[in-house]
Amino acid sequence: METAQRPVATPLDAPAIRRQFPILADPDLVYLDSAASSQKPLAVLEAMERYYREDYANVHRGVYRLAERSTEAYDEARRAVARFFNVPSTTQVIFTRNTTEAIKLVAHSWGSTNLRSGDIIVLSEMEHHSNLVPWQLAATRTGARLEFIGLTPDGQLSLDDLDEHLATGRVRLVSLCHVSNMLGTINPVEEITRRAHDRGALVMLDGAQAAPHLPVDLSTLDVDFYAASAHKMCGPMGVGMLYGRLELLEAMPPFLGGGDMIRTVGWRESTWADLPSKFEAGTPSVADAVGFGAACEFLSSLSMSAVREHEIELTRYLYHQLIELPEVEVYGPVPECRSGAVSFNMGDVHPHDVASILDESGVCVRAGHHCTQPLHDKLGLAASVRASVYVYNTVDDVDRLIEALHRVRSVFA
Ligand code: 7TS
Repeated sequence: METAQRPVATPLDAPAIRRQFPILADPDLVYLDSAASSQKPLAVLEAMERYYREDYANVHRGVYRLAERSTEAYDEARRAVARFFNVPSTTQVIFTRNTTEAIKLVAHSWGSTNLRSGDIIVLSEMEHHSNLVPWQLAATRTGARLEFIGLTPDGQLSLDDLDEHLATGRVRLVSLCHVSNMLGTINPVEEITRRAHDRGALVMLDGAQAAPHLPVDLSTLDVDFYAASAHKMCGPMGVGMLYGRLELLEAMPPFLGGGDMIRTVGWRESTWADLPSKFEAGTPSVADAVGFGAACEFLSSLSMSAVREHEIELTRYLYHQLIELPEVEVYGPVPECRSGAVSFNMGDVHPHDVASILDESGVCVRAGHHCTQPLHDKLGLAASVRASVYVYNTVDDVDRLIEALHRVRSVFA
């Protein structure tokens, strides 16, 4: 069996990066739950504090200089997010609360005007509940049907299933995770998009687990919609983004109605503001958007290619260390085609017990179904443990996890 050598160094100086995260100043903390949410660097915390201390006012309303500065901070945040994803126009970047809301926006707004009885929406068996439940609701509302791409034994999407669904000629949209939060699988989204577009179907990607970890270039990816959450990308909770193709966004009706999203309002009818405001009703979460922009700049300063390379090295080491433990079963593909979220079980020990014992050693992992209940059912699992690495994780963190897992073994021996 191939074993992974302990990496001497990775393409990122993770110990130096770790020092930029105040919460990680505690040397006993081994944070391996970034797939749930990442920690925040000083650059993000300071940008948000500076905004509240120096530039705070409501946006898009005042004619005084402070309100103009606040609006400029919001606009600059959108430009930073657009630069990060290489989106040609900021009108195509809608701020949402998170990935969940971005998917819901499309399922509701695009779905209500484009889905008819008998239409098919294709999802996969590895979707997070966020990319499942909104489509269930849309299907119930419109009479559309959900079909699923199954999995190969090594945790990849079965593209034959995709072709079979597309061959019906009734698929309007394929909505998939770019990277699975449970299996870690990185899906072949270029190939899937090509096949879907050839058959006239649109493609939406849930980028919650991809945007933080891989270079994502939306000017070449050719998808129709893309969603991400700032809080998994070193940014704050409470803000995310939806990218959409311009013609689609322009044709879609608003999602929420209220202030900021209108052009004119009468007693009985209204007209809508231009993009992106049409989809941003009410006072936005400006400080969070500013933090999102700062997080994008922070990640770009590390280089997303280096982030990916660092995670390949750490994940390979983590994966091989895990499979060498006799009772451990690891789910998902081999390290070369996966991200740094690695789910596993340890014999009969309940994942919550594993996580609690790891916590006694300062090791934070997630235990449960990770909002992928149907996937766990499919794999015959009630739950799993998940360790996930990010830019501040070091080879020592992996060693500390493995040491702590040995302790779990001795407790349950
Ligand atoms: N899609 C995927 C693939 C995710 O991993 C998550 C969050 C979401 C959507 C939803 O993101 P949100 O920001 O709208 O909540 N995933 C996880 C997780 O794996 N553990 O906690 C949250």
